[in-house]
Amino acid sequence: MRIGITCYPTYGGSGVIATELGKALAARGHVVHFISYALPFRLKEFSSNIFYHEVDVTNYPLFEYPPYSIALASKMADIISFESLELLHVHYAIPHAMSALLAKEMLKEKEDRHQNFKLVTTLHGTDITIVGKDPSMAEAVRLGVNRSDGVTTVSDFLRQQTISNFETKKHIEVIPNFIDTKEFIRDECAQFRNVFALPEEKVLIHISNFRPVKRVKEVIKIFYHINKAIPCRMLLIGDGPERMDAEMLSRKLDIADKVKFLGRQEALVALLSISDLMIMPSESESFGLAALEAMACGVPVLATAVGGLPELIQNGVDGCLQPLENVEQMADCAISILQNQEVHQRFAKNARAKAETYDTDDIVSLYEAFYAKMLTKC
Ligand code: GMT
Repeated sequence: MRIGITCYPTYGGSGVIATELGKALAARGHVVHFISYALPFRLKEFSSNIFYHEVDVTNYPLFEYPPYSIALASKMADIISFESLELLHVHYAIPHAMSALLAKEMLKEKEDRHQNFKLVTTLHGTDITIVGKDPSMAEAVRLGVNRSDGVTTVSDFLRQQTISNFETKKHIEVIPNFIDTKEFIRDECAQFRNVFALPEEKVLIHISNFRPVKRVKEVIKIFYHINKAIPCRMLLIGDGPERMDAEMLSRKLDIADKVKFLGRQEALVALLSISDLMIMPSESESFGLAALEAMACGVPVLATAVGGLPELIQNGVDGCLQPLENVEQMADCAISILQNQEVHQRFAKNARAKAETYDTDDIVSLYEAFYAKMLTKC
C-alpha cells in the first residue's frame, strides 16, 4: 500500500504511535509518507520505504495566526497526487482530519485521479475529551469523524465518549496503542540505580507532558505520603506547564532532596528498568501509553480509574486503580504493593505479561487489515 501519515511530531503518545506504526508498515513493505511541520521525533533511522515532507507555513505579517491547517491541506493534496497515495491516516481530528477533507476538495476541484484516496482518522483523546468539548471545535470534530472513510479510537472508553459527546454516526473501530516488547524490556543496571537511590530505597517514577490533566502536583502529594512509610525516591520525567508548581510543592513539603525532576529524557527503558512503581494520577487518559511502556519494563502502575486505564490495568492483578481525588488511598495502595516483595514481584510479572498482549506486531496487523478493508470499499 502507499500510505500517508500525519501526526503531531513532538513528544507525546499520539506522535509515538503514528511514527512507530509508519516504521512497522514500512518494514512490512508498504511505502509510507509522513507529512507534518517537523520530523517526528521517533523517526531516526533511514528506511528506503519512508519519506518525510515538511509543511512550510507562510508567515505574512497580516496573519496573527499562521494558517497551518491550509498549508497542510495543500501539502497533503500535492503528495497524494504526486506519490499516488491510496490512503491517508491522520492522527487527531483537529486539525488533521479537517486538512485532509480540504485536500480531498482540492483534488476534486482539479479532477485529479487520486481524489478518491481513503481517509482514516485515529482519535487519541484530547480532541474528544478536552479540545472537542469547546463549542468552537465540536462541529469540526463531528465533520471529521463522519466524513472519514474509517475511524479508530485507542480505547473503548474513547469510542463511547466520541459517540456520546458528538452524536457521530460513523462506525468506530477500537485499535489500542501498542509497544515493541523487544525494545521495552527490563534491563536493570545497578550502577545506574545507585545514581538515584540507596539500595534499600524504592524508586517511583512519573512520565508525562506535565499538563494539568496529568495532575503532577498529586504525584508529589502521593509520594509525600509513601515516603513517610517507606524509604524511597521519586523520578519525574518530562516537562510542561505544571512542572514549576510541582517543584515548588516538593520544596514546600520538604522532600525536594528525594524528588528528581529530570526533564525530557530519551533513555526511557533505562529509567523504567530501575523503577519499582509508576504513579499516574491523571484526570483523564484515553489509553495511557506511558503506563504500557512501564508495564512492558515490569513496572506496575498505580493509576486513577479513569478513561481507558481500566481497559489496560487490572486492579489488584497487574497494577492498582483508585478513584480520582483520593491521594491518601493511592499512597496506601502503593505502600501495600511496595512493602510486600511477593506481591510486587507478582504484579511486575503480570504487568509484563499484559504488555505482551499489546505487542507492535499484533496491533500493526489490525491497522493493516483495517486499511485493506477501507481500500476495498467503493
Ligand atoms: O496525554 C497527552 O496530553 C498527550 C496525548 C497525545 O497526543 O499523545 O495523549 C493522548 O494520546 C495518547 C496516545 O494514544 C494516549 O496514550 C493518551 O492517554 C492520550 N491522552 C489523554 O487522553 C489525556
